[in-house]
Amino acid sequence: MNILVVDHSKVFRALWHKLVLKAGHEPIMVATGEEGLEELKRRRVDLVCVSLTLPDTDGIEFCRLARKTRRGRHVPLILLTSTEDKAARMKAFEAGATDIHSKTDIEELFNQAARFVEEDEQRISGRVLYVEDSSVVAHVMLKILERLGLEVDHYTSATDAYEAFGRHAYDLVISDILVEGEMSGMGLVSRIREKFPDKARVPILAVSGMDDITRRMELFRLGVNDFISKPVIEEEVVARVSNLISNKQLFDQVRAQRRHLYELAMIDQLTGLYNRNSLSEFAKKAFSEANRHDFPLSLILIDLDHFKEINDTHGHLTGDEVLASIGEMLKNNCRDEDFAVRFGGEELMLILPHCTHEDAVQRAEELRQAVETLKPSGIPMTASLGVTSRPHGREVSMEDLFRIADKAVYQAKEKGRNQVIALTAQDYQKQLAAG
Ligand code: GH3
Ligand code: MG
Repeated sequence: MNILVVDHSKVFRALWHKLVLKAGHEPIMVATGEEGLEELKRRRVDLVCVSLTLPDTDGIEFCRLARKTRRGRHVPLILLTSTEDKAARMKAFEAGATDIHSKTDIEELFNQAARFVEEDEQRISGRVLYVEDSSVVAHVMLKILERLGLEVDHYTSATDAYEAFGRHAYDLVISDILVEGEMSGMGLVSRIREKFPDKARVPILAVSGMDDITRRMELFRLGVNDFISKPVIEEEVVARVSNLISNKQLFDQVRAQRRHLYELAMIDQLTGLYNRNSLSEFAKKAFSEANRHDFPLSLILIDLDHFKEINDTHGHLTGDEVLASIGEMLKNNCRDEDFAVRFGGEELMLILPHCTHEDAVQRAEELRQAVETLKPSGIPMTASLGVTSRPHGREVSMEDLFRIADKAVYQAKEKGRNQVIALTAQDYQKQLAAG
């Protein structure tokens, strides 16, 4: 934390310098109001302590000017004075001072001032949906929430709040239980919990003037996470809101990490396609569904032609770039239900649920042309593709179809590469029988 002290006394500045350092903060010591304002414009300041008497101006005027600067608008401003003069104090608050302290006991003074920095450290970020129809209560609550650093969407109607909840991602819902209108606060809570199971981790803090245990239990049963009574006490609001939001954000972090780990385990980092590990999860499901409901399902195997030469001629790194471009092209050519896998080094596979044999052959031909025109890293590339499909009315495994598609790729290579060979299971059986 940067603490700015504006005081003409060298001794006072030296003492403060020591105290600020000892508390683990960064001291910025200046003697005049002008220098103080300069510092405020120049860098981030988390707390300002300014003397009432300054060589060039006075502390009250300093506060007034500081509040006009971008950085000084919200910073805690402590005015250091020995005056008990009530009128002077009023003037100081009007000019924007946060607090006024006497200069007599420096250590005590420092501790008081440091509390503002600590409070400032309690700032949290997040978006809150707030429902309250009493403007007096809302005024107090909004001040507390904004001081905490939260972005607040305030509604006086539960119906409007419910609609907003569906549209935005909130970190917390705070609702008065007895809002007037078509939907009550209770109704809002139960609708949110019923209709948005995917947002079940968004905490709800209920606020009510009626503080009986039966009602509280009812609220918890509806899905409220915490409860606060009116009139609200700032410390309690700060503590409960901070806890609820930090728990929710921690949960979000864990979930994002879990997704990231999952991607590391399932996605090939070079091409962005699924890797072999993912087959057991996705392919199995696609095959068992197709078998159970007799849906069409096709498989395309893609093997790049003479890929080894690319590595030999242009280097392994260029080879990697080529693979990455082909992977991206394949992803862009996939539909949502398709499943594109980097099966081996330069062997790629597409599993196409609900895709008939004819359609799969056409898709394969389109892909062959796309590879041919792509020229990744400026290098002409071609691929050999094998296509096969699940025969109507017969149960097959991924291994069955892979074997047939692999055979088709082999034949495409033999026939001169850069082509699509389609083999039905029947063709394959015939070829096997013929030896
Ligand atoms: P064909 O037309 O018969 O398929 O010839 P090919 O050279 O593509 O086939 P081959 O199987 O002989 O060689 C595949 C090459 O792919 C060998 C290997 O070095 C390269 N390869 C496999 N994985 C990677 C990779 O991740 N990066 C790079 N740069 N090369 C890879
Ligand atoms: Mg190859």
